[in-house]
Amino acid sequence: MEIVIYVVLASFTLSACSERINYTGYAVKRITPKTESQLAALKQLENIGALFWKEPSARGRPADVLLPPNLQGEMVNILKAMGSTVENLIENIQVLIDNEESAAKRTGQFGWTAYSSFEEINAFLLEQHEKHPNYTRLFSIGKSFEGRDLLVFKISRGSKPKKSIWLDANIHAREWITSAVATFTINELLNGERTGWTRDFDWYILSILNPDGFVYTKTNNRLWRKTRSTGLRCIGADANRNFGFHWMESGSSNNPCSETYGGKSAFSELETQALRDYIPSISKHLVGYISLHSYSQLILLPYGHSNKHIPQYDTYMDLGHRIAQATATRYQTMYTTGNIVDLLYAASGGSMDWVKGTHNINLTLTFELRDTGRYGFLLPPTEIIPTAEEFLDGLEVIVQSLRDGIITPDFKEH
Ligand code: 0X9
Ligand code: ZN
Repeated sequence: MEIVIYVVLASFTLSACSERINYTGYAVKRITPKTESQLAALKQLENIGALFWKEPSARGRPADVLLPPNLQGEMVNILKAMGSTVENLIENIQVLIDNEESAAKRTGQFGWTAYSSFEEINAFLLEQHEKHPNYTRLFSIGKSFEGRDLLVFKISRGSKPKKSIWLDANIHAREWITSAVATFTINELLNGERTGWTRDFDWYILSILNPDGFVYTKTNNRLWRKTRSTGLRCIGADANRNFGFHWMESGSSNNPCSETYGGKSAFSELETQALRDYIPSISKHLVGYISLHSYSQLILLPYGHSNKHIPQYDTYMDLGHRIAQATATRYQTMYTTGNIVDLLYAASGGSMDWVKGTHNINLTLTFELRDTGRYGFLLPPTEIIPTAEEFLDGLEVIVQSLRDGIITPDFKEH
């Protein structure tokens, strides 16, 4: 009898593990509250089954909300009746999820016309290292909660260390475009048109900062955001709220089931610990830190904990505007530059803020890549290459500024 129960339980767990969430009929709506009470009502939606693609933050600021079918009728009518504006962004997101695969062009070789798996990305990194063994390194800076390596790809020509630029991606699991852009960048630096950038800089690229979450988006839930660490009630913390700089001060939740849960303590997650422990070893040479996110087409300046502008705000804004000009040249894609709190919402404990605030790196930026909400996190694979190309056009402005020393390393803020 005991054995039977064991077998039944085991097979149940297995099927529960391998089940993929189906999002048929789930819609994304852009809801703009006009009063404090509308804002409060909107925030309540998370407790009854809605998920925020973009958090509600203030009156007049739109929030993007993923609504299951049962919340699209009466609930939306109540919000409308209260006076909020409601715009339909996506009717049925399962169609877009299915489309990611059906629109993918898989050639049998690694490329950017389809979204790659964790294994495919790692194989690409290894292949590139083997192709350029003399001036690249591929190494792990730690393990994820489920034991996956956090692989950094380093490009360093010559024998002396140079000024370094760090790029990381996929700290948020569902933001697939970010790791695709990271691997595209590696390819451009090694085999493409941007090899010149490796003459003046060493590059550190961590393509998947949250591998457990990333794998989980492939196997179970396309829209997973957090890490996969186990807690008592719910799984995972928002790694971009888990860094130890103004941790839990604003825009973070202490509810373990929330999408913006800051974790049990600062650096409770192995993935953020890995950065905490590795960055100091390179910070002496680090002049640029760039974190890739999606979506919204933004170039975000530090910090997320306060709306107070950094001392170098004007220099950063000027640079941001020039980056945005460059990202628009190829496909007229418009990026907006600004402070996190000014453009989005308060959000403390982010990786960029910790890098900037703790290590005083002269240039730290967060990119929110394509798009502005037509597809959101479910950006079609046909947009990977254009998104990466325009990002590199923007990166060129950054590289040039760091070369010219326009942003100098001497600012002290604390
Ligand atoms: O909320 C976030 O973590 C980012 N937006 S996203 O939609 N990709 O989740 C914004 C990052 C803000 N960055 C920092 N606070 N450093
Ligand atoms: Zn993100």
